[in-house]
Amino acid sequence: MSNFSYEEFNVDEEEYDNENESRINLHLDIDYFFAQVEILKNPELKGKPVIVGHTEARKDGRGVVLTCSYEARVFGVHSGLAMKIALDRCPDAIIVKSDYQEYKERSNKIMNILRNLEVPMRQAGIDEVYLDLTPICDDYQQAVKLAADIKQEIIDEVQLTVSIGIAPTLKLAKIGSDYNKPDGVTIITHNTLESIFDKLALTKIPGIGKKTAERLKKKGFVTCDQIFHRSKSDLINLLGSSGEYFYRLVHGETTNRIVPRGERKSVSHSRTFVGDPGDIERSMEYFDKLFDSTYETLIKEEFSTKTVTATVRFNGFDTITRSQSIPHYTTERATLRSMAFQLIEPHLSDERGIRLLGVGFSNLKKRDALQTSLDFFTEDMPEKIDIESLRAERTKPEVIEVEEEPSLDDYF
Ligand code: DCP
Ligand code: CA
Ligand code: CA
Repeated sequence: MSNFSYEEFNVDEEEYDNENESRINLHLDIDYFFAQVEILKNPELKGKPVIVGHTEARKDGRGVVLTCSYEARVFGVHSGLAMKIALDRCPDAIIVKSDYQEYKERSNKIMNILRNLEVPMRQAGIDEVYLDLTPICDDYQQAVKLAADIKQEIIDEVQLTVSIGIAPTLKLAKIGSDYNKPDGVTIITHNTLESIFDKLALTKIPGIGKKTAERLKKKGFVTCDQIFHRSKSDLINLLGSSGEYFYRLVHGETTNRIVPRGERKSVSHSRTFVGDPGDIERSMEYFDKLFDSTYETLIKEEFSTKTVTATVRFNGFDTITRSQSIPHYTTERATLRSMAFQLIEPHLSDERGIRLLGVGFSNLKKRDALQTSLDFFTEDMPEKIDIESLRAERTKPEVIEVEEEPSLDDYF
């Protein structure tokens, strides 16, 4: 068993480099969540088309569907649909008012059950969560057994059904939990990818919304197998950098993982750009902000470091990672900042356009708190960076900064 304590869970994800490292990830999503809770509260609703939403909609025609039972989905009712349209499609629907406090309580209970597993965990919404089962499962058979136990415990304690996906990447695990809803468990391995994606609608890929689906359709892509069976270079030619993203996703090559704090070997922050930051000056500004936030994490988590890493990913997904080390551990901001800038500067004027920038510190050592506050007082002024010498003619109009999980709708 692992020995992470409750407080040590981190909710971040980090990209890891070793693509051969095999992991077992689980994604759990509660079935028709708000509606399932309402049916539990009032068993007479069982088997009927139930909509959670604005109860006066029949009179005033206002509001949207928060969610609905599967009986209502048969009529084409779904989350986000205008109540007015929902009632046209399903006139006999029973409308129930939402009760967030009850949903939050049940959600918390489920999350607490999962925390007891003591594995890296990231909650991704009120009704869904990722777990990295690698520390407690040697193989998929064990993971499936564990999934069954989890489902049973949730039924016993909270009386709700959930669906679970188990897969080598977080993205595939999420596709898995949606694959066989409600009350399903789906295992996706590299060997079963082909059959999983066979005829699966592209909209089942997290991040592909209506807009992206339409654009993909214009290029002839409607189902996941059409992506799965194309070469990476074909997809890049047809779809640009999102082509490579899709390729990596459906082949289980995405490398995000959940990082438990206790296991931290590095501190890093990165930003993805949809559209190029434009000129070097702006790229440097973004890089500077990233440096600040990474440095802040280093100090907050009471580390000192010997190694600075800078990352830049270009359009087309080519990534350059450069590191520099010094012989002694330090927290000196000016030193670390100038190391980071020395590493990144030569790459900021690349013609390909920037997709991602990152700053990291590794070779970490825990230090005492007193030292930190001293470092803050003795900190030098930041060095001036010679932007002129790096400036290129390139200018691109807009940049959208994406926190995490960019909607692919923005890619086109
Ligand atoms: N929700 C909402 N508004 C939306 C979408 C969802 O208020 N536009 C709420 C109601 C859902 C809950 O979030 O019950 C979880 O959303 P999901 O997308 O996971 O949908 P459900 O759990 O309702 O259904 P499924 O069985 O498909 O997971
Ligand atoms: Ca759900
Ligand atoms: Ca969900």
